[in-house]
Amino acid sequence: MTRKRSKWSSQFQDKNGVQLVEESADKYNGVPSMCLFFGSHYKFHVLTVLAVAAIGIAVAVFITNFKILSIFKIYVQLNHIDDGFVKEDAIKMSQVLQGTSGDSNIVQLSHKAENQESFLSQGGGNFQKLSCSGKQKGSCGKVDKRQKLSLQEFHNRYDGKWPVIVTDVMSSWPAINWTADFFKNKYGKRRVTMTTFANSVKSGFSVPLKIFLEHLHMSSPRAWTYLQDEMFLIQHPELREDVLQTVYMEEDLFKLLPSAVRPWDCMLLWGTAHSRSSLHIDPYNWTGTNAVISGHKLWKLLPPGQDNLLSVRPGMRCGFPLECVKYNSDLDLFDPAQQDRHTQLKFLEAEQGPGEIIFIPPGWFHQAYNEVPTLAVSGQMMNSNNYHIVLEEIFKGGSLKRSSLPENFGLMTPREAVAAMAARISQHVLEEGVRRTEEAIQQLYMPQP
Ligand SMILES: O=C(O)CCC(=O)C(=O)O
Repeated sequence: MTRKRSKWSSQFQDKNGVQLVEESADKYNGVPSMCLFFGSHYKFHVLTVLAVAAIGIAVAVFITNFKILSIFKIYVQLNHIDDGFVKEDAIKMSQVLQGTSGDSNIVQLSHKAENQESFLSQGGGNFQKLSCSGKQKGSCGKVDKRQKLSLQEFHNRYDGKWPVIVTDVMSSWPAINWTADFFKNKYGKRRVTMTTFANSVKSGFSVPLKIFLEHLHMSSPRAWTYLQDEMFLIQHPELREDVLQTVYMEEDLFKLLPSAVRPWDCMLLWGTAHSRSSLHIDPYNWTGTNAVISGHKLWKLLPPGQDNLLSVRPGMRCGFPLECVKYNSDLDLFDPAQQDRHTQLKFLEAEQGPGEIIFIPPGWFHQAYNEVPTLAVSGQMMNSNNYHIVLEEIFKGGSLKRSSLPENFGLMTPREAVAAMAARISQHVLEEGVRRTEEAIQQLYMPQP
């Protein structure tokens, strides 16, 4: 993921590098201030305020021609987001998002772990099967959908090598019964982080969940919103428990990392129709998981080795205390207007419905598109099949020196190797992890003085 708004890049930046905007303190005390008027007996004032607000909104909608999102943005801004900051933020983001093609800063990356090619060749001939290795461009097939997939076949054929959607492991998850009403009634006042896209500009916001849900069905191809919050479920263990383990994820070597630097592993993703992720590789090049609870996602997943076609900006960092390099492309594979920017790419496609979970191997750039309002949770895996790739990314991040490892490191089992690495993380990095987590929680969830 992104990772999205990451645990450690503070609440001001999401996994996709989007700046988040902080709202002022009095929002925390409950219902947004506009709503407080409704219980009041000052009916005349209420009507006046409502009339003025309605006229203001109507004029703004007319001017911007962004029917839905504009209402949303104005609503959010009325609720104390500092307008100046929003504008600055938008300008900064549009500079990042626009005009990057032909930029001499954009060069080919070499993010692949050395042994990834051999990994792929072990993948049961998947490349040959899909003729992805030939001259063919564009879509070279669909991601396999499997049920009753044995652990052995998962490990041999897919895990760490090739994407797969498993369709029969989520029916026992309590989360499959989650609804918008349930979240609105029980958690409506809790704040979430989300991205808006309008006028080709992405901006980040932190808003009460209720506000996001009230606008869930309002979007267009050029204006959408995407709740991407990796802290929310972790902060609500009773919800986190509704997301069960699958047999494929049982070996979890991330658990060997000290909690201060262990990535959060259950991100809430809730997008309006047309919302989408960036085109990216996940942090530490881990294996990503994404489980759809309701709605429908489309995916494009790129076999490794196409970085030179992806306009990936070099030098980007995840911003985690245990640093890593960030691989984000500025291409939007779901934007019809950008089609002639990626005619050379080869990719697999996938359609993912409720109750289906996708596994995305290391090294595969991927982008998801929510066709309709879609609720999902994402996570990650480090196991025997990819730990060496993840460790490689940790070393590349620079917070830990390879030379600090014992001589017999290469002979260690996966568990021993990850534990040896974890034991060498400096006190400073650990303290930084604790500090940033506390800061992020404080700023997102606690009332400000
Ligand atoms: O569902 C999505 O938006 C994609 C999320 C994703 O790619 C990720 O978490 O790495």
